[in-house]
Amino acid sequence: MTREQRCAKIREAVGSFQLEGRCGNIVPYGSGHINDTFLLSCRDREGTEKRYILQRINDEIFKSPQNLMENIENVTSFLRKKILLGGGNPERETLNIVRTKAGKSFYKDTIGSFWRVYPFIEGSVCYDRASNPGIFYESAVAFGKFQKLLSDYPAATLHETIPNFHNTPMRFQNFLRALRSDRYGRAKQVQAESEFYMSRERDTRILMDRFREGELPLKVTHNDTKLNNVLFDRESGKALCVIDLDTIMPGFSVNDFGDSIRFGTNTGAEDERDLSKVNFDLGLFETYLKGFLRECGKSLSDTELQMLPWAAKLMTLECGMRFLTDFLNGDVYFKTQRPGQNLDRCRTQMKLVSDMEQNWDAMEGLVEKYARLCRRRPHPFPGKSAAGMI
Ligand code: ADP
Ligand code: GN1
Ligand code: MG
Repeated sequence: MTREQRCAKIREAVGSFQLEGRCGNIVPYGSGHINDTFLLSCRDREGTEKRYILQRINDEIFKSPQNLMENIENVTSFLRKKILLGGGNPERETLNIVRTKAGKSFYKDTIGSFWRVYPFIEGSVCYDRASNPGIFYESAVAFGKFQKLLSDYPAATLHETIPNFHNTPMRFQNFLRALRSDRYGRAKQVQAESEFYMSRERDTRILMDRFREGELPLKVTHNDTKLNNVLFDRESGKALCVIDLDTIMPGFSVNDFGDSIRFGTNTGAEDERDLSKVNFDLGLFETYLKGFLRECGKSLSDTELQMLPWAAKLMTLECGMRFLTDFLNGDVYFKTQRPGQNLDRCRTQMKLVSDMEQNWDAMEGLVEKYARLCRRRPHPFPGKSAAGMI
């Protein structure tokens, strides 16, 4: 498609929504890897500006945008009621759907692309990196609270927008398949990376095994808890709103913890090429743990608490395998801005996994300490002395 054709599609989509005022500027926005996101600026007759987020939903990845939008519609109206009951402001503390002129939550354009619009949450800021621990703590509180708010949401009514999204053993099989088919002749470049993952195959099964044994419950979870999926209030610095609700599905509570740790405890960027800048920051692990357990620690079982370090490692292992798989498959899933970016991303995740392995006792020690503090119950690591681990 040419640039002009793309612009025409964007204009067609914009024209189909109930927006306030005339739409002027439209610019690409944010650093998400999946959807096409734009910032729209509109002006009414008095010249007042109203901004929106317009997104083209990636329907290669989300096979049923209708189901996805049904989830978001239901979850955001559920959250809205809870926020009102708690005396909060639902215009800023949850996403809100802008309807099309036909009253729908999304628009399907003439070539079959799916579009949606949210009001831009003004006075908010979004971070790709925690420049101070306070930001990371706030994100932990936000994701912990999010889980708490949705704890009585009817999980069975949610569509699974990406089946097996955090099924790590299945992600491992996908990686093996990509390696064996080697469609782009890249396998020879990734021998060390492949060995790294193959030697950890047993680890990939830890959480799914607990689930099969009935020890890990399914809960309503976000499943993509990167720091840049939370908006912060520009003035107070407090976390304001959890966004990117495409992957809300029944999942493991601990994975929401783990994915935040994967992204936010990295001292470098997710695609950093200089691995000396990429380290797992144990201090930030502790910071997040405190905030997350403060909000939802009481609702976690002993097994869930025990699995928190594992979830951190497995989410990092899984994400690295997904980057590597995509590199082998020709970079078709995650957006890339340069050749080799998915391989760079994979390498940062490997570095973080290795760092976590080296800090394992300390991670378990911290979980044990804060689990005890938040629940005032015996520690969840049977057979280990808490004092010896901290
Ligand atoms: P992706 O799935 O591609 O990651 P997101 O839904 O996370 O897309 O949106 C991309 C970015 O757009 C976010 O990281 C955030 O900066 C910004 N954003 C999304 N929704 C809003 C909103 N309602 N108000 C302000 N900024 C938003
Ligand atoms: C994607 O959409 P975004 O950029 O927030 C991906 C996550 C990965 C993440 C890695 C639907 O998240 O699973 O962990 O990239 N989302 C989907 O940065 O695959
Ligand atoms: Mg996002």
